Amino acid sequence: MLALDRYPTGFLPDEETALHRRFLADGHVIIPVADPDRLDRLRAAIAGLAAHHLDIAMPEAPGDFLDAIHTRVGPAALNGFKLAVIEGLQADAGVRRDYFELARPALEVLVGNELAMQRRLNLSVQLPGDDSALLPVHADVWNGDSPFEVVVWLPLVDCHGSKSMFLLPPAAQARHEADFQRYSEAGTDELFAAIRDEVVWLDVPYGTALLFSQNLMHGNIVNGEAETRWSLNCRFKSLFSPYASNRLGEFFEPITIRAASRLGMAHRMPEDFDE
Ligand SMILES: O=C(O)CCC(=O)C(=O)O
Ligand SMILES: [Fe+2]
Repeated sequence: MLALDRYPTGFLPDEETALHRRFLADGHVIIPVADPDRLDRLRAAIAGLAAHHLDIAMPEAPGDFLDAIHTRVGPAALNGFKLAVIEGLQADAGVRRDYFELARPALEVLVGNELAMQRRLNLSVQLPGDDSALLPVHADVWNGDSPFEVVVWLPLVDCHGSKSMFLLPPAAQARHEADFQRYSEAGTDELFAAIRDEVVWLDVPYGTALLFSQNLMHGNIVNGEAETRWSLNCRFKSLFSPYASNRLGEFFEPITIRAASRLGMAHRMPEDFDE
């Protein structure tokens, strides 16, 4: 293993170093999206798909409509509803491009400028008081994700407290990992109880994006706020960093390949070349 601590990062511009430091210290950053109009269009498209599925007119205030979706969709209908919205999104080839552009500057600083992106966006809709669609404490890296992946988590409404998600900061994670044997037999309830006092509930207002390391423990609990949570999430990684079970070409797709890499990948030594 390369002892990376020995390598200076001093060639990075100061403002990039500052973002790196924040990401490494906190395990996440929350940044304003790069193009607020694009975000508004994406949210309006999602509200439109939801309205279409419910057979009602396009709402005038998409944010309020999404916040109040629990007045129209109950837990029993939630899964079918979510599927209809995500299928509609997936059918629009421009949506992934939009998603990337919203976080591109931060991704290029934290991950790189030759990137692979998850092919499917994930949608999360958490109705107030509903315990049927929770994601209990986990780290994606435990289940087939590469430790080189970063999640871009995009709220479509203001998310805070239990309407948002929790993340265990790196220092606390390191302490719990050193003592992990204790949890090997434990269920997620016990694991959450052990970290509960140390997790951070991320305050992610509409108009911002959260980038976090899925190597850290995170998850959600029952939404105790009065409004519904809507968020999308999608993984990005440096194209040439190691993959785990989420493979390139299946789960991930290259989105920004540079000229030198194209030349390198296409290159073959001439057949009779010796020495
Ligand atoms: O949205 C959440 O509450 C959890 C998201 C999550 O687990 C992930 O994006 O890896
Ligand atoms: Fe996760």
